[in-house]
Amino acid sequence: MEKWWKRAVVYQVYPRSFMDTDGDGIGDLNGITEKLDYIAELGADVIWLSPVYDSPNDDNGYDIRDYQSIMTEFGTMEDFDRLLAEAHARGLKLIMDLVINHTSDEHEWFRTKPEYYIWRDKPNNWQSFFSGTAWAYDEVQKGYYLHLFSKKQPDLNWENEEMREELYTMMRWWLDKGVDGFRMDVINMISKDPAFPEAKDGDGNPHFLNGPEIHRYLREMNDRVLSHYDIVTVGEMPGTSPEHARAYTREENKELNMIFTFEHMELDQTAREKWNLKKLDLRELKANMEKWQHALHEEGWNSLYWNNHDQPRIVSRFGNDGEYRVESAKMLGACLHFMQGTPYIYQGEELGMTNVKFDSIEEYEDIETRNMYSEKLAKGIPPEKIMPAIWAKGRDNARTPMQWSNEPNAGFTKGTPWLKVNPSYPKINAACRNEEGSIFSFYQSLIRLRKKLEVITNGTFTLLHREHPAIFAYERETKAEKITVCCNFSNQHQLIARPNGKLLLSNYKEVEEQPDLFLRPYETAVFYSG
Ligand code: TEU
Repeated sequence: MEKWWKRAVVYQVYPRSFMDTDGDGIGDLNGITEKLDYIAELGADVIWLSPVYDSPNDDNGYDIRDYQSIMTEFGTMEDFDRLLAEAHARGLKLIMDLVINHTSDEHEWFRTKPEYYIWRDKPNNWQSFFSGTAWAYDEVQKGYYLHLFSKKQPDLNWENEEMREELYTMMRWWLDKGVDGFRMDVINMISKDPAFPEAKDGDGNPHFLNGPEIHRYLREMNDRVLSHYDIVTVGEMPGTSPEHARAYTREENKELNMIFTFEHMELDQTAREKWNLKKLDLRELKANMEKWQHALHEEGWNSLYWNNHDQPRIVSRFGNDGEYRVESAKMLGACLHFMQGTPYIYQGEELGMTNVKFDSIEEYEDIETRNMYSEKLAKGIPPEKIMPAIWAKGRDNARTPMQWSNEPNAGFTKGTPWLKVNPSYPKINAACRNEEGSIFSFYQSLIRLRKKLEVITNGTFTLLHREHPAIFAYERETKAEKITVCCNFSNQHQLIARPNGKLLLSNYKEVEEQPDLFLRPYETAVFYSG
């Protein structure tokens, strides 16, 4: 029987920025409950909640102090239970973000169970993802602990069996409550090379990405916990190839259902550093997507995403957030949603929300951004050279408050928002979602079509016009149906041969019946025969 999550669409909520109901400027659980009808109206099936656990918020909840209580700013466990019940009442499933590569240094284990963490007498040269060394000295233990992220996010020691058991017990507790699965944060980093060798250029990645025991741990977790529930699991896995992904997601392997790859998110940077900007070459994007579509066809499963809380807004990134914002947002949606896999929509994507450009670093909250800024400043790089990278790639681009209406603060809060609202809100907001030709209604169509046409879930994938620098086109096919998706990634007109079939979807009003297909700026045209 087909797994339910193969035909599902997931909507990601970043609670801090979604909806504030108590006026403290920070989104909360009651705000999400209030907006469930909005998510249901869009047509999504599953909500992925970024972390809502008790946390000192060094990394906005990705530093967990207590896995079994709710962050005070977000509400109470009763609020959570109500959110879950109300979601279920609307036929929406809810999955939790599970951050178990590390905890907060304020988690009680850090003091009571130091053996649950990774200690060394001397640091090696591995660098943290949030700048600087990945080791911090602790006065109490008189040793260095590993933190791949901030120094308030010590890495857990997965070699410790008792620690793993405690995590499994905690996971069962949430699943028994009725949550429908987990998105697992950097789950391919849990197994480190026990030798902790010096790394080339300080890049420890080869020594902890997809490490020696990773498959053993995931199979154990599956056997002990996951396999006992009808849930969905998605592992966030930087630095993972399609071959790895097959091993993680092939059904017989009994590990996870799907993973998030990062390859397509690294095509507009040079080298390892995301801040070194490079213009996207569409041919590279096409080749990359094609590789993943083929590698996991009938052997594992893809997740499909353009956005999340760590990435800049796609319409500003691969689209055009000026003149062609509406057209390009729809085109990007179509390009992604007709591929094979489970699509993820990040809050505001369905409105075509854009990147933000704050003048000064003081207005940014994200730890990754702030640390990078200080590091570069200390190296003598002037602010005006650093800010453009933040505008293009900074994580706060995704984290500005959700734009609900043209009321003050975009209707997100009656107080002062924790992060400034994007000044675009009078024009871009959810209150306009039912206007004719809205991006929201286009996303509704994408989701409806996925439910209706089996070929979107199961068809083969064939890339067309491989060498074309501006057109991304592909076919999906089963014995009974065929879809051809044509997307123009440029602001110029492009001419290609008209595919067979009748027009199923377009992002322009008038479409001409000509022997050739004349694609206008950022136009998408999808053809169907069956
Ligand atoms: O992100 C993992 C991760 O690899 C990111 O640090 C990524 O490299 C960066 O955000 C790209 O800009 C996950 C979470 O999604 C992120 O929000 C957390 O900060 C991080 O793990 C630590 O938990």
